[in-house]
Amino acid sequence: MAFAVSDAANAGVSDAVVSDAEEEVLRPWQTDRNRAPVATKILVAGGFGVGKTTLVGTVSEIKPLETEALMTQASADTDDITATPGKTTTTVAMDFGRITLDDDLVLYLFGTPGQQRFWFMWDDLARGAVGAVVLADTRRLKDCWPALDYFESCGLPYVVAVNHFDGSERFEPEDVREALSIPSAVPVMIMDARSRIAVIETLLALVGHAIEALPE
Ligand SMILES: Nc1nc2c(ncn2[C@@H]2O[C@H](COP(=O)(O)OP(=O)(O)OP(=O)(O)O)[C@@H](O)[C@H]2O)c(=O)[nH]1
Ligand SMILES: [Mg+2]
Repeated sequence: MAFAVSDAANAGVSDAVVSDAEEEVLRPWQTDRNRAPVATKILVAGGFGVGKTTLVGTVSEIKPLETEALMTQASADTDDITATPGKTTTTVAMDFGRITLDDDLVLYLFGTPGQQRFWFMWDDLARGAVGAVVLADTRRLKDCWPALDYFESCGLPYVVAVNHFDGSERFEPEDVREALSIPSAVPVMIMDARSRIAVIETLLALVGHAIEALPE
């Protein structure tokens, strides 16, 4: 508190003591329920065409910023759309959306581009993020390995969300955990990127997991 600092300074107390004392005293903004919202950055990652843009669009309360480009014959060899034949566009930079959970928790969602040639952007996108949702499609599970590796190596908390596509076989979360060797502390869930409730549940699981992962 400001007065504690100046009182301490007047009394000739050393800086070290002041900062100890400061740690013990809760600041008004820490206890005020009407304080400004806490803004957090969350990444949505996963392989090509797994539903990242769809997820951000499903829950964003602002018109999501999308950087979709039409796919042409030129990318036919690199971008495999056999699992998503209706897909005509692909993200070339990122998706951006916002959702307010509770009164004072605002999540800014950043969807990463799925194709390998755009992965150079991940370091920038990951800076300052509290966690990531790694989307997976059980028909192409290995497509999410690079995202898993990336978040494991940089230590960013993540959850694995299987975006269940109609007509694909349904698996239990524990089967997916085993197939991808996901550590037991990491939440794995089966969801649908087009369902607002399912996406919110996924985001809440991530926020809870990220809080647990914080050092004491
Ligand atoms: N059936 C079904 N289709 C989905 C689902 N989620 C996305 N789609 C469709 O799958 C396609 C891919 O979705 P996108 O959201 O563009 O995927 P993306 O991960 O952003 O793709 P890139 O940015 O190109 O890597 C689109 O045609 C969506 O309509 C889902 O949960 N179920
Ligand atoms: Mg996309």
